[in-house]
Amino acid sequence: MYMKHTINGTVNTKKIIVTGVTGQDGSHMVDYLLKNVDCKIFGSLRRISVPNYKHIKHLKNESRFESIKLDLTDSYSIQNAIIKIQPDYFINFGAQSFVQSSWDFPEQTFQTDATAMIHILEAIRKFAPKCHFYNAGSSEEFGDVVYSPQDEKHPLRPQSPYGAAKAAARHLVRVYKESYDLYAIQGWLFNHEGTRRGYEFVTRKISDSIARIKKCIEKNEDFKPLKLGNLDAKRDWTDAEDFMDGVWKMLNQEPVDPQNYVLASGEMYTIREFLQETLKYAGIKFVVSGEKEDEKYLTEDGKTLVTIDPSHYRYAEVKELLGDCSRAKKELGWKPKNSFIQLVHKMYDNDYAENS
Ligand code: NDP
Ligand code: GDR
Repeated sequence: MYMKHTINGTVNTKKIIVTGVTGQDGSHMVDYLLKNVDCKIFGSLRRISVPNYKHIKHLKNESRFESIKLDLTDSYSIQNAIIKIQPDYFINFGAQSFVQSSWDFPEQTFQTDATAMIHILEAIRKFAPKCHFYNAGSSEEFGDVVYSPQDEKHPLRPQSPYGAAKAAARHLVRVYKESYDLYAIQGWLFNHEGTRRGYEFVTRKISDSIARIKKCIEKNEDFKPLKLGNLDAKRDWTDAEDFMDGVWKMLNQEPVDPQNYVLASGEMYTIREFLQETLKYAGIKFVVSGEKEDEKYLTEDGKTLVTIDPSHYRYAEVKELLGDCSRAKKELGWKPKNSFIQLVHKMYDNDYAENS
């Protein structure tokens, strides 16, 4: 149950704007806040043709959650929300978050992930200067890494328009914090996954496709192989739900010279390892043949499970990312709860249940 915050005996319900609530992190953050904080949440939605409210439909009757209209590419909608709500916190999980698409939509990515910081921070400094602001930073800002594991001092060497936009956002957040004495931070988040992960990201693509293939095998039906890109890339994956507490702790640092922290698992695996662990857990016996673009996964009776599709290769690949979250552990008292294996199994179990 959540705690009532009181100041001199008066209940102090926090007003919190959360963007990106239809996505993975925004929706987990709403659930975390409702459980742990005395608050009223204003979750932002933008206009799209077909609503995608899967991750927030359980909030339909939640009186402490209200949806607001806000598009990060529309400065008026941001300003109007901040003037009207006078938020105590603004948690920005809204973004064009798919690295691959940032080469297709570089300008839209920059507007959403970088320019929007100016709109938010200008509105905060003018109309709600006490508001605590968090922007979701990314390990993609480190990009072409020069040492491992990466900590808060690692240089920013982004490799994609997405990474460059997040790095630009980082500088803007720092400049506004220092110029106007705002509580404005951008902690680095390494990859985090789970049952609300978008289907285009590699972990969800694997868990969902292998669950679908498993069902076909059980029913003795034909199936389409899963097509993947670079299996050699290495990532540091955490359960997304584990990050919410870390972000909230970052937003409530005392004394108030807020710092940016790295949140990560501290373990690194290849995409191949994620794939093979999923296949093993699904109980699908496989044979591997070929190398590089010819690498293939087959069932014991010769049906193709997985192939390589070079169209998923990136113009510039971030080869490896491994986070050092020792500062967050020491100073925030935060650490991840679930292991890599638990995460793989949880995602597969969920997708096996969802695939009919
Ligand atoms: P998702 O892609 O799951 O969610 C993104 C959210 O942003 C969606 O709710 C989407 O709304 C919203 N959004 C997109 N464009 C706009 C816009 N113009 N105005 C308002 N809202 C918009 O991302 P995640 O939850 O995974 O990530 C959350 C944040 O954390 C992002 O900033 C991401 O870059 C960052 N991050 C994520 C990591 C991860 O591993 N998940 C790691 C590091 C950083 P709609 O449904 O309408 O499209
Ligand atoms: P990433 O996540 O780019 O790390 O960004 P993604 O899951 O898209 O890619 C991870 C790695 O897997 C390789 N890969 C494939 N990726 C996808 N999407 N599809 C494939 O078929 C495939 N095959 C191999 C990629 O090349 C890459 O190396 C995520 C996002 O959540 C960002 O918003 C966030 O900032 C970073 O994590 C940290």
